[in-house]
Parts: sequence; C-alpha cells; structure tokens
Amino acid sequence: MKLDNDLLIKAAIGENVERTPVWLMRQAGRILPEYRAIRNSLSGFKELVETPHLAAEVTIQPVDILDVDAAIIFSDILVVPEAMGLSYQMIEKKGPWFEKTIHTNEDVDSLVIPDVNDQLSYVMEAIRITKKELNGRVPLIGFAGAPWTIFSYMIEGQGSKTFSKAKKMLYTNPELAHNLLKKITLTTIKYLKAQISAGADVVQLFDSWAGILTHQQYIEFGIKYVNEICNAINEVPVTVFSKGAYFARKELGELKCNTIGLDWNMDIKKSRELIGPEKTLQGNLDPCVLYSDFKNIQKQTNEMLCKFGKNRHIANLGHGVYPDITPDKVICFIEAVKTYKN
Ligand code: 1CP
Repeated sequence: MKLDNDLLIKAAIGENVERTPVWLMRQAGRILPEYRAIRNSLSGFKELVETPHLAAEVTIQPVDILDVDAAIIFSDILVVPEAMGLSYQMIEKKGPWFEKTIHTNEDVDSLVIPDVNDQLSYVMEAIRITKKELNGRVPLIGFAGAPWTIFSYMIEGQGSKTFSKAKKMLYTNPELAHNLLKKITLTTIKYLKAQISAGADVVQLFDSWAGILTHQQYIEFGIKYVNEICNAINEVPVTVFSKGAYFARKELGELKCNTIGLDWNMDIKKSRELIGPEKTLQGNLDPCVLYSDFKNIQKQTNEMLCKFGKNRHIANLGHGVYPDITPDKVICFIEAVKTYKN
C-alpha cells in the first residue's frame, strides 16, 4: 500500500526530504494516559501484547495524539526468548523475570528455533490490524532485540546493572555463547521477515546493552550477529541502534543496513565521520532535555537538527522516552522538528 507520509522511508534510503521525520523510541507504552487507561483495564502487560486489536490500538495512539511520522508495533523484545522456550513474567514495577535461564550446553540444545508465524502469531496479527487501521498514514516500524541483548536476558533472567553473568559466559564458555547467539540470530531473521510479510515497512534492531561490552567483545559477540541479520534482510530498510557502542561506530558504519541510531553521548559530527556518508543517522536528543521548559526543548532540538543537516537524518531521542515525561513536552519536541527551517 502506498504511504501518504513516507518521510521516514525516504530519509532511511537517502532520498531528499522536505523536512526531517520524527518519532520517539518507546512512544507507545510509556507516557500517554490513553495507553495507561487500556493497560489498567487488563490483567497485565502480557495480555496487552498478546491481544492483537488492543496492541494495534496502542500502536496507533502516538500517531493520533502526538502526530509522529511513524508507528512502532506495540510488543516487547522478550517475546523472542519466550518463543524459543524461556517464558517470562512482567512483574509490576520491577520488570521482566524468567523462571528458567541458560547455564549449560544442554540448556542451549533444549531451545527451539520456533515457527514464528505460529508461536508469535499475535505479533503478526497486531501488525496486520495496525496496517489496515493506519491505512497508509505513516510507516509501521517492526522490531526485535539484537542477539547480544536477547542473550543477556536469557542468561541473567532479568534486567541487570552490569550484566555480569552474561559477560561471564563470554569469558568462561565462549563456545556456548556462540551457539546460543547463533540460535537467537536464526530466530530473529525469521521473526523480522515474518513481521515484514505481515506489513512492517521498516525494522529496527535494539541492542540496548551493547555498551556493556568491550570493543573487542562487541565485535566478536555483538556485531558479528547483527551483521548476519542485516545481510539477511533485504526487503525493507533496517535500523541498528546499539546503545552505548560509541567505540564501534566505524564497524557499525560497515553494516549492510540503512540507518544507525545514535545515543546522546555520541557526538553528531564525529559519528558522521566514523560512520560515513552512506548511512542515515537516527537520534539523538538526551531524553532528559524533555524535563526542561518549552523554550529550552526548542533550542536544544534546533541545535541538534542543525548539526545533523537536512537529509539522511531521522529525529528521535538518544534512547526511549522516560515514563514521567508529560505529553506536552513530547509534542513540543515533535513540533520543533516539524517547524525547523534549514
Ligand atoms: O514503548 C513502546 O513504544 C512500546 C513497544 C516496546 C518496545 C520497542 C516495549 C513495550 N518494549 C520495547 C523494547 C524493549 N523492551 C527494549 C529495547 C528498547 C530499550 O532499550 O528501551 C528492552 C531492553 C526491553 C525489555 C524490557 N521490557 C524492560 C527493561 C528491563 C530492564 O532490563 O531494565 C522492561 C521494563 C520491559 C517492559 C515493557 N516493555 C514495553 C512496555 C510498555 C513495558 C512496561 C510494562 C508495563 O506496562 O507494565
């Protein structure tokens, strides 16, 4: 279906745009009272993720309310480990928790490479409903966690400040680590392809814990598998967001993907030099700027847009929007991007 607003796609593939497109990571599930109303009427987060017409509804809310240039399908990166055999619970105010985690080679062997259209049919159905209801207004972004980030949850069983159990595995049993990363990679390729078949117009890999690794480790255990995924996905533009991996920007620039996400610590000019002219850059306003007043949000956004230049940029924050940011501040950021004059 033809898109009415294809700014994000044009920017991703390097075409000239009349203005910079804008969306926010985590725009769907954190800040809108309209989201909380639906979420609070249910038993929990998982019910929302697994109920396609409601997942579609909260996916579209930011398009209606915030007027962003893209929707991102409401789901979570943790549906992948679950489909492979490790089910999770989302514990209120604490976050994800996996009862079983990976310790031994036998544990890795017991994981399956799932039939994603069966095990994750609710995601595909949510994408189909969203595409129908969006009716071409804006592109729909599909996503998955990058293998290293999914690996971290499979070993740790929950969030962590240091991810030291996951890192310990890289030092003590690299063979197990590679076997597990391979399985996650194969599943992720199938999963992203299924999302694209269901209607995703762009896909993004979230490598949220990339910055925990050393440069050498990120090349060996992170980028290696991100690269395999990029090589396998040729159908739609691909974005890679490796949070904290400032040290690997040169290698990220060599991936066969369209867009590289920058966090707020990555200097824009230096990133362009390291990544090269062939990639679109996405980001990278400090999410905490949205705590400041409207005037400062406009000022900081303008400064950011000036540094990126008009083409090959998708405006976003440097990580997900924080839950206690008020929607009026988010709208101020979006409006600042839309009214900016190069
Ligand atoms: O927020 C949205 O726009 C909706 C879609 C979305 C996305 C893109 C959710 C819903 N999760 C994600 C990605 C995701 N999930 C990432 C990568 C992006 C990032 O770095 O922010 C990660 C690391 C997760 C894992 C996860 N899921 C955590 C973090 C745990 C930790 O280690 O600190 C948490 C708390 C969740 C729960 C979750 N996922 C999404 C929502 C709305 C929630 C909150 C659950 C609730 O409503 O109770």
